[in-house]
Amino acid sequence: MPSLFDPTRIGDIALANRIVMAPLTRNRAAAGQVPSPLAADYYAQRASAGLIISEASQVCPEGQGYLDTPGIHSPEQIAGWRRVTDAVHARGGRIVIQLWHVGRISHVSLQPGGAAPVSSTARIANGKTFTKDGFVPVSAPRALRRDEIPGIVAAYGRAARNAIDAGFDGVEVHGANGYLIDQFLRDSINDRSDDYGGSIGNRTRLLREVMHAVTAEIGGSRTGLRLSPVTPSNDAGQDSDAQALFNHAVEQLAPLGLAFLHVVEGQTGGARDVAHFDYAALRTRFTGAWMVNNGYSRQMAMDVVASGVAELVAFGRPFIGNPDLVRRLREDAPWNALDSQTLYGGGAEGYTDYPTLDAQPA
Ligand code: 8OZ
Repeated sequence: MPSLFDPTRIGDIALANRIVMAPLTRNRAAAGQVPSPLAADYYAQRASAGLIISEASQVCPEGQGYLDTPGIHSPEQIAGWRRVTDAVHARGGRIVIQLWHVGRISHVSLQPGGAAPVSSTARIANGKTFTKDGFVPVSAPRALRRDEIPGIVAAYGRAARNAIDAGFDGVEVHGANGYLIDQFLRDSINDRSDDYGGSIGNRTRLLREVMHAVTAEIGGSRTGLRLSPVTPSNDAGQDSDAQALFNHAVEQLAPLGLAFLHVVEGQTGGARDVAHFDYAALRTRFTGAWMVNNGYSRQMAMDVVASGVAELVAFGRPFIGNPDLVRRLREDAPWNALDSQTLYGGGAEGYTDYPTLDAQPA
């Protein structure tokens, strides 16, 4: 039986174990949305994960929706990420970057020239974002013109190339949690009347084009995708037929030979049973490695890998407080609680100062 602690290979990437650090937004980028030197320490501390997926990183300035999130579109950002990937690789780890465009989950104060954020729709989300003035309601978006969409797709392709230049082992495209790609996928948001709206074939067009652009740059064997079929995060609502939508979304990507599909089961960071969804049906449509996420305990993670239901298990919040989570899982050692006051923004406190087992009194 396969074990959570066994090495494996996903696409071109060799992993020491099947434990993945999920992408976690921490809002600590420096000026110019450049990852800070502290980020190199933070990720290096967690390099015993089989794979690290970086915090979501905007592919272009318009893709930013929260204060101090890093980008992967400028030379300075590439250089900043190079410090991170070198530090992780020096500790024997593997790291991919999560490529992100927030779409309408943004605020004019974070947009170039104070412009409206862009989306599939002009309807505003009922939600908040984090700006220099704290938590504020998101701004009203502008529906993308059809002739602007190729530019968005191209930004993902360039970002993927930048990621390889920055030393990443690959990328994960963020298709989850009610951000831009999800804003096109779901009919609870997408109200377009052009060929990017309406039918499932049309609503999955942006995802298809993005995945083609990314894999054309760096290859399918270094590319993964994160989906969250039923999460209501960021006012995403529920698609009228999430099963048919996501079955099709995954089926159409088969020719790309993606390395992994990362599926958030249920409500991201919340209830696993928020809505019915047949994840096994999705899995039959995918040939790469299957990565599951959302509230996994040690036992659940060991079971899901041993049973062959998944190849990889991603842990998010447990990795914040436990840089040595892999060892704690292996030894069945207790987990540190995380400090919710230091999740978003700030410096080393609550970021690089969580103790390992060795540094902790027994
Ligand atoms: C928490 C805060 C801000 C952004 C996601 C990138 O939900 C995020 C995110 C999470 O995918």
